[in-house]
Amino acid sequence: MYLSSGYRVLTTNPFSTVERALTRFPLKVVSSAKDLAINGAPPMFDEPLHVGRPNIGNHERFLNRASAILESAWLSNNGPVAQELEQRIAAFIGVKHCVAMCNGTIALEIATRALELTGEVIVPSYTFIATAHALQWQEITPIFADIDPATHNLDPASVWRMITPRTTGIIGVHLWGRPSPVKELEALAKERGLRLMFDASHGFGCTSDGKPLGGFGECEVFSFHATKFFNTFEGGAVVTNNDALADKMRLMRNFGFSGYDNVIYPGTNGKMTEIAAAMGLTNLEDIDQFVASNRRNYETYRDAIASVHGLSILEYSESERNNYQYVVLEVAPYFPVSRDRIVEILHAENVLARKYFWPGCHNMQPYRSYYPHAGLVLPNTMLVAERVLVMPTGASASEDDIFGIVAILRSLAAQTSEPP
Ligand code: T4K
Repeated sequence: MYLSSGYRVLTTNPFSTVERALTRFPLKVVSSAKDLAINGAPPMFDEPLHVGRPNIGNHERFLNRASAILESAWLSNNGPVAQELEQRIAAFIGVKHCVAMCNGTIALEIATRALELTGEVIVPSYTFIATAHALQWQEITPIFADIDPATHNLDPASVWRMITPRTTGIIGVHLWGRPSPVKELEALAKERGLRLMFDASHGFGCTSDGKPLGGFGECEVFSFHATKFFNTFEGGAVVTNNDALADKMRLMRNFGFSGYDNVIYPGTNGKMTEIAAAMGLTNLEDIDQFVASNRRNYETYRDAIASVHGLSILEYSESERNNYQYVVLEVAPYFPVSRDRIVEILHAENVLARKYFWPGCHNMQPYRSYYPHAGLVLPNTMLVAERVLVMPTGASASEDDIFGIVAILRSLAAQTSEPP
């Protein structure tokens, strides 16, 4: 039955698992457009559901550590808690060095400086803006390569096409925690004499061919921002097996000081505080729980979305270790409602889904002014950026929350342009 609004009342199959789940779903029923908050109905959720809800480990253990830090009156400057965190992370990833930093962006800046990148560096446009800005901030030119639409990660063939005599390096991004094409990029960098590093901001706890992300290229950079799988409130780190590089980055994050009164290098302030490291140690002890709740949410979305024509979920490979931190949907061009309209409808329901990483770095300033026609060589970036919808997840998202969200999406899938 079609409604004048262009929506059709949902016909339900009482035997499907999702339908059974939806019948016990306690929140509002969305069977037509009039039930949507954007049309004046009450929202599905009283409180906003966020994409980046922090994973927070055992409160008591954190508070004990915080109390010990206060007692010790040692708050920063490569303190014992930060050093312990560095050792634990290096062991967890299986690398020689972890250099903890105040955030992922500074970690990227320090890593690219320590590698002496200059001129042009190739990065994906489909990433968080910090990947590009960390270069631009140092007057290194980010050159945007296209992605593989199936993986959302760099397409090595596109990287190849972007190399010029000014190119000094490549930064691969393990987007959504799914590995970049590591082997292909390593081969390419070797053949063209380029330095290779990775922005592994999304990749803590994940693997590529069974090996932990963090051990590839010359170094890898993590973000430990509040919204990341593993957080230290704000924070980040560079991990590497290169002793000299690690030494240099330790100097650079502390103004270039080598002992008291002796500055031997230009540096900045990239140090991690003790309280941030305490959060890191606490969260590191609980990451199995974080993976479990993320995975449960991802699978609930995946199973519920399977019956929604025109929506697909970006899958995590069963042969890798994943952190499942991002639930990434793609809206097919034939879905009856545009991706942007879906975002408006969901936000009205208090579902704060995001369009990461629309519109692509090349469409943000200053890059849009520098390269107004970059989109012509980034067709897959443009396509994917127009389709992606990142959904709320995290420990506080319940199964019923997810069923509620999917109920809204299913009602949109049932929209038709046919006249009543
Ligand atoms: N490279 C890549 C590939 C990255 O994704 C990032 C960061 C970086 C480099 C740089 O690393 P950092 O310098 O940040 O360490 C968020 C994060 O701020 C950013 O760290 C992250 N990427 C990016 C993907 O997401 P926004 O602008 O979306 O943040 P915001 O404030 O809108 O928060 C996102 C969601 O999380 C909201 O729904 C609110 C919720 N939230 C946020 C915070 C801070 C919470 O529930 N609790 C919180 O404490 O960028």
